[in-house]
Amino acid sequence: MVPGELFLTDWDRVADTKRDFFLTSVNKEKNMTVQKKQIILTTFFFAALLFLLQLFQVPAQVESEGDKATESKAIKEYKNDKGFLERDYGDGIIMVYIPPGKFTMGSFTMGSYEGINHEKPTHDVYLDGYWIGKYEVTLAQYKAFVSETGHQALPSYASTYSPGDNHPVVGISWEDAAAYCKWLSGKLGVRFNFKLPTEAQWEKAARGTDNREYPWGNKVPDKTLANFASNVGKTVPVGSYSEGASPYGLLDMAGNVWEWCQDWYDGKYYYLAPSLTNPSGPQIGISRVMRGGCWDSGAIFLRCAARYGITPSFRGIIVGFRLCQDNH
Ligand SMILES: [Ca+2]
Repeated sequence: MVPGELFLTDWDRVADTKRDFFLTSVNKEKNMTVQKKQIILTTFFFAALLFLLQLFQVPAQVESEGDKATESKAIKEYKNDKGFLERDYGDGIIMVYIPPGKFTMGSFTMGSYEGINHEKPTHDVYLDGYWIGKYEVTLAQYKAFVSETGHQALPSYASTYSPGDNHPVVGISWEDAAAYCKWLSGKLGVRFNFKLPTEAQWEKAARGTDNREYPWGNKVPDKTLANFASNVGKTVPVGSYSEGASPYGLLDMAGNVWEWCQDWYDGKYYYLAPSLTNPSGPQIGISRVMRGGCWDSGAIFLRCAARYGITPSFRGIIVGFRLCQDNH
């Protein structure tokens, strides 16, 4: 070892240490730069992903609206063949979600029945989202209510015109129908009580938003579309006319049995039009609205806009009902 070698060697070590430190610093800088880039890229990736997810969530707004009313007792929830949410509560009780929005209520073509233009004027009505029965309430469903509560039994003639459990119940008054709704709400423990549809809820569910004349469109009724004009001579099992479905997939909105609505009937109500948002009918009255015509009705009563008023205590062979729930 020559003198100074140690010095040179130490100096080199010092230099190496500085160089290593420098290189380490440079590498750290490089690593930090790479990490920053990775963070920025990752952030961009998730931001883009969130944006795309939001885009795909837009069509599901109807579903989200319906989900506000999550029902612990709803056995199944799915979309029907028309693309609308349905909830199956079992025992044939199926509710269809009608999305919020406007529709035009009233008749474009008729309105002079019995000298009263009670289907005019047409007027735009806004309704919040709601649920309405896919089928008319059946004999079996109503008999369960009578059996459990001791409510007044059906008149004997009812079985002649609705001879099977899956036929719509007849021989019930408006009060009977309202009592059934109250009982069923408690039995199923639903978040939003069952009730009769308002006249506006019934009409929108029947015709949708395209001003059609009948639930299936503008084609004149025939035997393949509805049970009417005594073609059968009595009721038929609910849901027998799939071709006659409404835009939301409801069945027998036209024909089979007339259906009690919540509202009092007033032939001048459309002229007064006190509310164009969630109208609930007159405050008082002597008749309740019924809609849709029945197995014995002429085609004129099967129109979505056709209205009729009858005393709420009436029991007969032509009137039944369907369930409804507000979604709030
Ligand atoms: Ca009906």
